[in-house]
Amino acid sequence: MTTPRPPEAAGDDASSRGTPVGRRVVLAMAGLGAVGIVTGSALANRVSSVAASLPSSVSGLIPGLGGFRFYSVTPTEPDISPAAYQLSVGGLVDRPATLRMADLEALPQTTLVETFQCVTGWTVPGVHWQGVALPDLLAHVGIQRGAKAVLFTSLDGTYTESLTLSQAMRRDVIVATQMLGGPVSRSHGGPVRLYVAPMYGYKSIKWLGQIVVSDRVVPGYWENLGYAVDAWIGDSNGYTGGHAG
Ligand SMILES: Nc1nc2c(c(=O)[nH]1)N[C@H]1C(S)=C(S)[C@@H](COP(=O)(O)O)O[C@H]1N2
Ligand SMILES: [Mo]
Repeated sequence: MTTPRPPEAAGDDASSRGTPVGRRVVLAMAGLGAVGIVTGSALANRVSSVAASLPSSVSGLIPGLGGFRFYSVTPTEPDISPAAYQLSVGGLVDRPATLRMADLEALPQTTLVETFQCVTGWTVPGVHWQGVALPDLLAHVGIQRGAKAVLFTSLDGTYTESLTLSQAMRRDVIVATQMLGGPVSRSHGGPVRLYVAPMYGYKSIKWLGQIVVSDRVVPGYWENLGYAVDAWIGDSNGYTGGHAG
């Protein structure tokens, strides 16, 4: 893969973030020239970030990663306890709602086991997910006439995503409360993240805070930097323009 330029060498802010691995990954790669320096949970994010720059044959050998790289485009990850968590659902719906963990857990549960695939090339086979299928959640609030898309906002204050309504009605798109057989960890976007099984990982927004049913798709964070809005796995590398780093 290509090596993203370090931020200080970049001509503008967007170009330094031109591939969906995030600013922190770029910073980590600029600061750490070698891998295998550190392992252990305290530095797992950093190790993961460095590993993101490696061929999967190498990074797969680094212990403790479980195959995933932890990505965040913001410098700090939201820290929300399950007890405090709230998901707001609004827009073109009949019954706008604020759903807490118990509300999500009381809705019909869907489980999936799928390969997770980042557009940059790494994959994790056999990942177990559980949560509320998005069509079930949308049925709970009631979709109004004129609805054509569903918009998602992260509690990190920066990351956004969206799906067309027909994409959002797939049963393999879930508002996940569990991942890898337990609660979604903080670094994986817990307490609640989206999982869009048929699309590249950048659609699976972490620290999900808000869902808005809308009359139009609004391109998300990476899509504003050139990645495909329709991010079907296998269609392409998802990248359609701009600076790839
Ligand atoms: N809020 C937020 N969600 C995000 C991202 C991010 O940086 N911030 N990165 C995306 C990308 S590019 C991928 S591949 C996956 C990675 O999920 P993980 O960090 O749990 O491995 O999260 C996606 N969701
Ligand atoms: Mo990704």
